[in-house]
Amino acid sequence: MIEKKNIALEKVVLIGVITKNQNEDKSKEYLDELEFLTYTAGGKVLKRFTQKLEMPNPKTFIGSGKMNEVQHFIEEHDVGTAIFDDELSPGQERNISKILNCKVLDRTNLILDIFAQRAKTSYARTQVELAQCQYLLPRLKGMWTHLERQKGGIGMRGPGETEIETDRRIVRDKIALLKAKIAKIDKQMAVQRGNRGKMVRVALVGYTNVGKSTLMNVISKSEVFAENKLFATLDTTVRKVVIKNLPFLMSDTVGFIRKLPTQLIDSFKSTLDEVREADLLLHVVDISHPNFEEHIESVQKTLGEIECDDKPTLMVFNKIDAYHAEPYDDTDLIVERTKANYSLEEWRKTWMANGGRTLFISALNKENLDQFKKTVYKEVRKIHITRFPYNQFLYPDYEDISE
Ligand SMILES: Nc1nc2c(ncn2[C@@H]2O[C@H](COP(=O)(O)OP(=O)(O)OP(=O)(O)O)[C@@H](O)[C@H]2O)c(=O)[nH]1
Ligand SMILES: [Mg+2]
Repeated sequence: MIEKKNIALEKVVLIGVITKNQNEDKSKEYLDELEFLTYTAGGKVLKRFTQKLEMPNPKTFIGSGKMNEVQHFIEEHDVGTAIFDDELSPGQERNISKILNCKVLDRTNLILDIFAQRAKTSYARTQVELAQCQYLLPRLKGMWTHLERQKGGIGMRGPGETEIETDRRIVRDKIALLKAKIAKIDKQMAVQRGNRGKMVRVALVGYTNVGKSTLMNVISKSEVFAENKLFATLDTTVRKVVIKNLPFLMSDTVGFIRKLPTQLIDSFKSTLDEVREADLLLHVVDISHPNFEEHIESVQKTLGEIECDDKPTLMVFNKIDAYHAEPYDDTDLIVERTKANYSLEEWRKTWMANGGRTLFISALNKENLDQFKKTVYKEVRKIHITRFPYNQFLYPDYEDISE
């Protein structure tokens, strides 16, 4: 008999700061995202704390008054975890958890945790474990300096040091082991990729939760796991897709996010090989997200880090069904019209025009999919006929082919 477990959500508070280069609106957006991440990790946010700061406090990140407030709330409501939007130094993390007397996480930690929860295949698990060890290693070092300062340098070569040194050695050995394991799987995967021959390869890339897997499903009629949580996909799925007789390979992979921990980018490099070896990228964007322009920037930055920023790319603006411009009052002479008031038509005329290399679709409602297919067909055909020149006649213009 299967017992149905009632999993209670962990109680969480979020802590963010408002700074010179992060105004109140930005801070709110970031905390919204952090709340979504928390929910994905299995937590429930009871309260958000923000503080205006010139500079973070080197010891406790936020000031002592605010910290008191947080501590009281945590005590009163029996909160188990405090999550900071910004990266904490190992020292800060330690100091804060002493004061708050609960688990203290930062954004990196939280993302690593979600990846750990979501990793299903042994390959994904190995990659996440590597990222976790790499995150842990400098933190063990931090623990050592902390002890050193506390007890002084001389005469400190006792159990404290040995213990941490042993821990570090264990972690380092583990890292070497995981790297070897990944290298072995990589070899197998490279062989697999090699076997795919000269087929044109198209990769879906984009911020997390924009609808990459949903689009993959409608185009390839496959069933890739898609859901309204962050990082639904951690592995790369490759499917053969045929548009009007023209075959090519399409891959769906892990989504990107602002401040994707570098440890993760490093260890997921091999998962991202599919992107690196693609002939054409489809950069999927959730246009209904108020922050979508910043998402595009983050994705481009990550693409740069894996040396893919100069690949031929089509921009695919998804979720047009959910796009709503904020209403604008024409008679209001004080409030200026902003991008938030743009209609989709207006957006289309901005930088998005992009010489026609832009698509507006709804993967969910299957809107504009014909145009999507037509554009992808044209782009793929361009590449395909350079590889298979002898069957150029097989692929006439999209319009000239009947279903
Ligand atoms: N309204 C609307 N929702 C959509 C559309 N396409 C996808 N979604 C929803 O967006 C959510 C995320 O979709 P996924 O396909 O899992 O997104 P993803 O980009 O693969 O996400 P990760 O794998 O987590 O990076 C799901 O709840 C989808 O149903 C769309 O065109 N319109
Ligand atoms: Mg996905």
